[in-house]
Amino acid sequence: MATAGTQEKSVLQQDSRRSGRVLRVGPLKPSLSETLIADYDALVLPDGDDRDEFLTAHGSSITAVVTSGRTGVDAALMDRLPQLGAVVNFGVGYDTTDVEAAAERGIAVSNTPDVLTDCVADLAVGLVIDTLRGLSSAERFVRAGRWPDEGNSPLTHQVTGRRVGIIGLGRIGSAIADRLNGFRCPISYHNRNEIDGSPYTYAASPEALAGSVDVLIIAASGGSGTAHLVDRAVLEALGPQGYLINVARGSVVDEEVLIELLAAGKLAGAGLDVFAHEPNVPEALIAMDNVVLLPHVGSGTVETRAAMQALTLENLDRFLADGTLVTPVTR
Ligand code: 8YV
Repeated sequence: MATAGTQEKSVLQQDSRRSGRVLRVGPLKPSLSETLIADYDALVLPDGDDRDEFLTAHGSSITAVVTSGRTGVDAALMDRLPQLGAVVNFGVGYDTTDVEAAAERGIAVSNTPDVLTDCVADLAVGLVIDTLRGLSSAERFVRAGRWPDEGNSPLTHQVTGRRVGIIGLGRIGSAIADRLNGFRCPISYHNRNEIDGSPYTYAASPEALAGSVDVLIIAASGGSGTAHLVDRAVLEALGPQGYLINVARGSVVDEEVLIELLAAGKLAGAGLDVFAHEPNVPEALIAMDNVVLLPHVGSGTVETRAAMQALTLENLDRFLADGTLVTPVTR
């Protein structure tokens, strides 16, 4: 049972959290940004030269940051926000926030899991079909008026029954596997550890996985732990008949090697929703017809983005009310 003293302390803590300010860091969905400013009186971190002056003036009043995977909060910014208690992240991926620095400073971090799983998995399957069947390429062929002159567009490759390997059989990876069961694709996966009771075949390394499949799908989290996990050895193991699909983070793949192998015909094709240096997509990829390129739209539906916004605000409300989070990240 709480003593009068601890009750008093927790009320004081809650009051100081409520009296603190919310800070928006980086661009956010317009309706989320408007809500933060209108309903939470949020401040907006400037981008330019006035950032330092802004932080000197307001840094010590900030108790919660709302950001996205696009921007995040690094240790240097945390140091300028000494009262910061929570980083509320719009998006399931939080690789742009330094979670270790946050933990050291007692700052909690939340993300938006589950609500985007279906849309990201749908998009991954869309990329598999587009990349193997050449939908975007065939569409370009029709629009360019080439059909009457050139006749049939080139033959493509079957999706049904293709051997699929998934790197990262978490929420999104599992939802992709569920969908591909409908295409009778034998599924194998690589995670740091084998999943007890999984119906899918475990591969002990990304290279072993790539060597045993036709399509390699990346659904792992980003961050330093997975940087260039898909490297030259993995891509070479996937081989000239193999396709790479990435709906996770560009950092997971060695993009330069990917380009080199695609250009040399040592990979059959790629479907990419994410890139190493977004929003910049290498010209070499843009020039390739066997590559499907999307501007990081995995979760980009009206329904899912609304659900992500709602969960972001639930986390913020919970933090402002009692200092806890609804969906804290676990390191
Ligand atoms: C978002 C994403 O577009 O959730 C993620 O990790 O990559 C996407 O759903 C992104 O976080 C918003 O910036």
